[in-house]
Amino acid sequence: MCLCSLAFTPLLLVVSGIVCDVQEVCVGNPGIPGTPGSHGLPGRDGRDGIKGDPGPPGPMGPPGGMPGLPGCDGLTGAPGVPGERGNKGQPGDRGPPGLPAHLDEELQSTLHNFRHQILQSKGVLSLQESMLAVGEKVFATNGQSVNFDAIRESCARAGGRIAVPSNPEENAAIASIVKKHNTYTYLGLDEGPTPGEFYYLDGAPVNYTNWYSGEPRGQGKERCVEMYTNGQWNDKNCLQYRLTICEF
Ligand code: MAN
Ligand code: CA
Repeated sequence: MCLCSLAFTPLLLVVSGIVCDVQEVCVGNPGIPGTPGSHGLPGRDGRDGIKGDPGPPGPMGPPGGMPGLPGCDGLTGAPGVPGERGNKGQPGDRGPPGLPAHLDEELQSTLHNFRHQILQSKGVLSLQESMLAVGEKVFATNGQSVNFDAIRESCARAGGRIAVPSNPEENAAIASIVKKHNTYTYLGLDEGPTPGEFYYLDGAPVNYTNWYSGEPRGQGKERCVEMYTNGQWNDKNCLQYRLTICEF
């Protein structure tokens, strides 16, 4: 009796001590595992790992170390105050010659418009009796009564001066405004260092007067000049309320 089964390998096998015929493979009971082999030699080192994160900053060093490098520049500061105005530059080159005025159509049209607008304004103001044109001068009032300094200021603000007549015609024009408002006005005169001598406000001596009989009699105590409703003058202190009349 044989424990081998048929196999294709034509080898002689020994299983569990039984020798089988070339044409047979035997199936025996598995044997006891052998003792484990001894450990192999250590393997080679692996490749380097990836770089780690930076560590936390170290503690502050002891005092007395070297100063560190200078830091970065700070932010740009606010602009400083403007500098003083520079000197005036040299005049530029002379421009090309222009047209003669009478051939310059744009200039002629501008002048025409100016004339027209001035005519319109004068027409309206005259009709309203808001202005009185005498020779080169125009007199006007705002109807307000204030002291001498305040009259000077409001006339200057308006681009004119406190009215002062330099001839009988101008005197009559101012007097007509005084009469209409039934309020005396101050004139653009003041007294000089010599009592009774009056000057225009630019310092020139008067060349026309229309004193009321007996005036000026203030003897240096009345340094302003008022005009009565009849157009005659009286020297007077400067603090009364008088009609504002300006000349332009
Ligand atoms: C008042 C003032 C004077 C003026 C006399 C005239 O005293 O108005 O300026 O000279 O009157 O009597
Ligand atoms: Ca007087």
